[in-house]
Amino acid sequence: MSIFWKSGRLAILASGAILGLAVNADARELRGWNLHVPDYPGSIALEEFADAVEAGTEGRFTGSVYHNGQLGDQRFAIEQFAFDGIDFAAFSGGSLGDFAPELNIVSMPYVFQSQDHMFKVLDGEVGERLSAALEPYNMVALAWYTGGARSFYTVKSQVATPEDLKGLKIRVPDADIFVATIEALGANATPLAFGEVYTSLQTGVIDGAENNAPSFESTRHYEVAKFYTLDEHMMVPEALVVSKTLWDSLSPEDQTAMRAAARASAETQRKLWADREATSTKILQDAGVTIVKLEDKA
Ligand code: BDP
Repeated sequence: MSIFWKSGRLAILASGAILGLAVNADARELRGWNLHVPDYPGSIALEEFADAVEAGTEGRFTGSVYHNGQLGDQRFAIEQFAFDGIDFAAFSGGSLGDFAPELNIVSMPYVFQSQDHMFKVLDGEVGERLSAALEPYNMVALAWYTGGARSFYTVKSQVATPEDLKGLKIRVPDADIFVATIEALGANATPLAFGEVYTSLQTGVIDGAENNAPSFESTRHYEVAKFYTLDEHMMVPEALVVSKTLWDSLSPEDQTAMRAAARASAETQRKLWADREATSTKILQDAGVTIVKLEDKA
């Protein structure tokens, strides 16, 4: 009898262990694309998203964020969604606009008066419509990060007016809205991948580039370009997207958990952004960058 019970308990334990293994083996690991360094606001927020998804789905999904563009440049990563090569990411509205042109609306120069204005637009019906426009590219936008405002930085001299941009080769991300905007302002737009900008500034392939202070600082471009003019020509939001294939496969409960994780992640990103803008600006100043705020935006 006791032997019977003993082996009975053993059998139960064994199947419990097998069950435990089965739960882990079933957990799906999601691959997250990220362009930036690990301590960047969006990077921390994406990690938080992955953790919250794991907690919210009781471990059915886990997530890994690949920083520094390890999974490829932005255009390539957007294309990967069609093949479910990447499951989640924070993409620039400007880069997404080359695929879904509706996204260009929120990247147009001077379209927003402030970040709050931008959040108000994106957190409502417009954000949902933009998400719908991404569906053909196998993406669902669950929340929106801020990308701050983009401004010009140059190697040789300060840009104070559109006249000063004439003849300058300015690097832009590889997407039409950036090329068109910078050309309209009078410069020669040179599309280049994010990771190629430093050496291009250094070797004189380009005369300058344009970005928000956190990106200007985190890439250390300020070591080469010492003139920064805050003209804030574009306030480009970033979409926290997940694969539509993945989204459609989720139970309603897991969808709710994932959406909540995305919203919380966006809140974190927006808060961290404000801090990082201040820290980055201080680093730029300490490194001797001349920062000029353009008062006359007209
Ligand atoms: C950063 C954006 C990123 C852009 C990058 C760039 O976060 O999405 O692709 O600028 O200039 O600020 O390429």
